[in-house]
Amino acid sequence: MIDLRSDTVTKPTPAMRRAMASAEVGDDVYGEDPTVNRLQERAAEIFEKEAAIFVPTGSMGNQIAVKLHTRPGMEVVIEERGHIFNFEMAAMAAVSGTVARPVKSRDGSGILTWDEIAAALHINSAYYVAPTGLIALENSHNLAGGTLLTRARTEEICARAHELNLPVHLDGARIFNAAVALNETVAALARPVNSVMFCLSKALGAPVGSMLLGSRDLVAAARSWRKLLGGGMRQAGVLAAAGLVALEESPKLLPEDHANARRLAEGVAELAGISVDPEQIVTNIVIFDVSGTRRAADEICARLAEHNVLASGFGSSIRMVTHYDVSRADIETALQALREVIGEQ
Ligand code: TLP
Repeated sequence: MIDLRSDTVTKPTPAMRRAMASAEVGDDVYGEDPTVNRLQERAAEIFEKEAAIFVPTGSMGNQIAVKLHTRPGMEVVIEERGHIFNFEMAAMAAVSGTVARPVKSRDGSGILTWDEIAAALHINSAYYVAPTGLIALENSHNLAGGTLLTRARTEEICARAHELNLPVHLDGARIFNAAVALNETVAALARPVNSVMFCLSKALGAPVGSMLLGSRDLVAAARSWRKLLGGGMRQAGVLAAAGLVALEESPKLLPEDHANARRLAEGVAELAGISVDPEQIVTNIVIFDVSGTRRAADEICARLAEHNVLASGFGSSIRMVTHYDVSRADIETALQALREVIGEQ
């Protein structure tokens, strides 16, 4: 199987498995797991933030951040395809009592300008209008096709938000992909935000886990909310050990995933009825619209599966994500399968 559904499907590398097998562990609810502590310290060092906390999932990291930055009855301004809004089970309502104020990016990139954000804010509005509590950004932007928020745009949004005393959270599930594509450090991309979440279990390839980073106070409060949500793990060093390997070893592999995604998009762009601009594919996510084929995305995915290629259908689009378990040869095989499936009516 060539599994392009997501970069979450990667299997741990031999180095990760060795590290997991020999991990020194303790009870992390007591703060006594040395490997978890090491991972937290290392992540904080790489991101140049005061502190970090290991959480089971990216969703939990994001939702703890929403909880900590807001009060019930507030709005969270977010791009309309943002993961926090669309794929986290309405947790911002269930956990934090907040609602999303989704904003469309006029150029379709999923990357908002300050003016687009500003138009959606409620600051010192009439007493009967729900106030804005948080701006949530995403880099890279998953559902917009792995698009990028530059350092300059992040700085501008944060500077303007902070003038209004508004916090900014960054969903950086794939921030290492963004950093590679922008030739920036993750620290630079996350410097002005109040909190950032990144995933060890996406492009970096660890089996489980994400990190939430911010000030010492924010992370201390996050510890309580992680426990409340059922995310207080015990000998989690077994997982953190793989995370440490992912953090050190995986970022350098990402350029290859990006090149494979670009090649995939070039091949896909040649197919009749499919529209994608390969120039827009700058990280490891390729999303293409198949409505011109007059076939449903899910049906095409089902036929691809019969050719041993897995992809995800999202409405009238298909998403394919590259990662370290997919080689350049696999990309060519997947393209051949797609040619056959699209060619048959
Ligand atoms: N994304 C998953 C699916 O939920 C769509 C994927 O396969 O891409 N932020 C972003 C930007 C994400 O893409 C994801 C996962 C998360 C947060 C949530 O992470 P987990 O799955 O660990 O809760």
